[in-house]
Amino acid sequence: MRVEKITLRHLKMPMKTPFTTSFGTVDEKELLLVEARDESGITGWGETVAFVAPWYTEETLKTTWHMLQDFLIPILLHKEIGHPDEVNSLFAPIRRNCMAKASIEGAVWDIYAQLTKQSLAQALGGQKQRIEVGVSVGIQPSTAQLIEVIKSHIAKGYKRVKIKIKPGYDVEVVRAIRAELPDLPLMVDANSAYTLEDINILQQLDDFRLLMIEQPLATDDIVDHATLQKKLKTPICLDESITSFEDARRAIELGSCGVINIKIGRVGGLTEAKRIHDLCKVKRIPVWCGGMLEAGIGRAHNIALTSLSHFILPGDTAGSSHYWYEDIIDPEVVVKDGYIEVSQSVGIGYAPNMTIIDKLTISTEVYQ
Ligand code: OSB
Ligand code: MG
Repeated sequence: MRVEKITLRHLKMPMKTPFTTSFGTVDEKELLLVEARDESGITGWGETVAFVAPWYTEETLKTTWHMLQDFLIPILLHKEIGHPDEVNSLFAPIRRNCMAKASIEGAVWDIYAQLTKQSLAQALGGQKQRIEVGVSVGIQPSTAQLIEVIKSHIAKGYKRVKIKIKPGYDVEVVRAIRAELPDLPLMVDANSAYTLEDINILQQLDDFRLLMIEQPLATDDIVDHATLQKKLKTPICLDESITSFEDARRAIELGSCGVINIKIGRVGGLTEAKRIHDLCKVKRIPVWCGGMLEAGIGRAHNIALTSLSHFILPGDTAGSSHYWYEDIIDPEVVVKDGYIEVSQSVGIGYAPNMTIIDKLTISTEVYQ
């Protein structure tokens, strides 16, 4: 296949439920949609997951646009490609910028799945017919409100709940949830808000039968996490610290975590995500698919990836209606009893809804 034309659209989507972490609130999601067309007219779709500000990792919406326009699109356009794995190698000379790479690599995977008349899940080697999902709850104004929100999600069928924590909003919040919901499959995500000096707080969290503690320490750390893991019974799950297969290999070797959250954007694409999945399967490290408040295209890619056999823990892929008044795909992603059916249609399995996409687009650029 050869990509002959790429259209980038900048979308702004109002969020039904604003999302607050230790770093701030997202109430409007901005993203780039990558539409890639091959020589036979097949179009594949990808989505950038970087936020407007670099609080999660260093990438932003603008840096992803810059990398796509000035480096990645020129590398990819008009190149003959046999398999999407080759995109990973083509982009290897460009350091990091994983979210920019993943958005365009995802579009190539979508084209490849259509050319070979498979669903994206099948093209990746996924076998699950349905995937189990949980929900991630942002920081709430009060513990009472947090517990109400959690109960509303349980009522919708979500089987696992993750809450965000930060210093001053941690042990007592978890204690209050446990008092009311003793058996809820519960985990916490700190987005790097602690250091080893806070070990007392983190050790107190060990008493609440949490499924895991996600990314307690620095975004780029695996050494302190290894020290911490030795002092905790609860598995540490690494998110921000794992940006590649090599990061995962080193973290597992050091004993820095018991679980890995795989995000396609954070690791530079589906090929790298699959490599990390395969490594963790061999090393018996459970994995799950993280979320980045994706719109429908990114959500569809997450579902396809999660169909791989070693995604044995529920991911953060909520249904479309959790975040969006109207999603950009048709049909929308639906969660029933905590499960999403994996689409068997060719490609990503959901059609881009051009009426809604056009309505939300604030600028467009074409490269050919
Ligand atoms: O750390 O997993 C995270 C959202 C934005 C940035 C980082 C994270 C999250 C979430 C929500 O936890 C995941 C989602 O619902 O998409
Ligand atoms: Mg996280």
